[in-house]
Amino acid sequence: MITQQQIDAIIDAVIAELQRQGVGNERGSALHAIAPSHASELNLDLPDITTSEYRTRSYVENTRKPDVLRALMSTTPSRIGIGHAGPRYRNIPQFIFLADHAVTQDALFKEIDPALLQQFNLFQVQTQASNRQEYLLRPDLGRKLSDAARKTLQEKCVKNPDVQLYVSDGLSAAAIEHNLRDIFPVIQQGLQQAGLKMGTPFYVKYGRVGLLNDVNSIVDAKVVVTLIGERPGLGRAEAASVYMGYRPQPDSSDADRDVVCNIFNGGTNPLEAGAYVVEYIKRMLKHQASGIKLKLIEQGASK
Ligand code: B12
Repeated sequence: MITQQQIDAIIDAVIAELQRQGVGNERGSALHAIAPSHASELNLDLPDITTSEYRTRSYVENTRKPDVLRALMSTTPSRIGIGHAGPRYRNIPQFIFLADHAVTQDALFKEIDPALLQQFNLFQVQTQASNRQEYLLRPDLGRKLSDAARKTLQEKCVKNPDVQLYVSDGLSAAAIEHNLRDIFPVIQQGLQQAGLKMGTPFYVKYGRVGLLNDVNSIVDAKVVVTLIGERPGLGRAEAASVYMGYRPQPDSSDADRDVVCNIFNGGTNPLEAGAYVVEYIKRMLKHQASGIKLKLIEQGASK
């Protein structure tokens, strides 16, 4: 086993080497985090490579048409112009990738803030997934309510509403924290103004989209709607979706559902998304259909 003395010797050697290369002193304090006892010897502050300055920079060497590359890069957040060092990524693009991946993982494993659920009077139930790891490995369990959840919904929820709305962490609780305050009141008010009977809203931990079916086996709503966290993109954890279906049945599939996706400030604005969801619900109720069936009916009607 490696001893503290050996670790200290390694750190001293690294510091000496960095100082020999002139890296030290003029920079700040990142070393505090890893080796506080040595931090006074080397003031090392690495730049924050997640800022837009580093993200928008080209890492391609000897670019033949730098203006063209810059123009291309400005059209997309995709990772282009990141260059390469032999067969590998260059250091900074690689570090940005790792930092973004860390944001993604944090989002996947984050739990919702209970104060937020309280603010919106959302009681919590859980699917058959018993922890996050199982939820990720077994999507089927996220489509079924636990026995306790079924009992709670049976006891607490209004039955046969026009619209049953519930919230679920899905793949990003951060997305719910980011959007719930904006979108939830818009949907609720829009449905009230339309004179529709609302079900009792609640929160489901470890939910998948297909849970709409199981929820409706208890509440028997005309339309079931879930606000759910989307699979986080690299570095982007705040996007939610609203998936909805007309009278979901045990065998309903995604073809029977509709989605308003990419909801966050910077994507589909949550306030607008809320209004759009209400319009969708009205169309579903009018045509008594959703998903592909709704599209076909509406296309037929417009001919
Ligand atoms: C992952 C994903 C898929 C995966 C789903 C597999 C899986 N088990 O996760 C695959 C590759 C199969 C897929 C396929 C399709 N997808 Co897709 N998908 C996504 C993605 C990247 C993330 C979705 C997510 O996080 N959902 C939340 C989690 C918690 O849900 P889940 O229960 O784990 O998984 C379910 C949903 O993802 C759902 N789903 C996925 N895509 C779609 C699309 C529609 C219209 C519906 C109703 C449901 C649905 O299917 C899964 C199983 O039930 C989104 C991008 C985004 N920004 O959201 C696009 C996205 C939702 N998909 C989209 C589309 C168009 C499709 C397809 C119709 C593409 C095609 N032409 O074939 C198909 C149809 C899907 C279907 N299930 O019938 C669009 C929807 C656009 C819109 N407003 O209608 C999105 C927004 C991508 C985009 N920007 O274009 N998709």
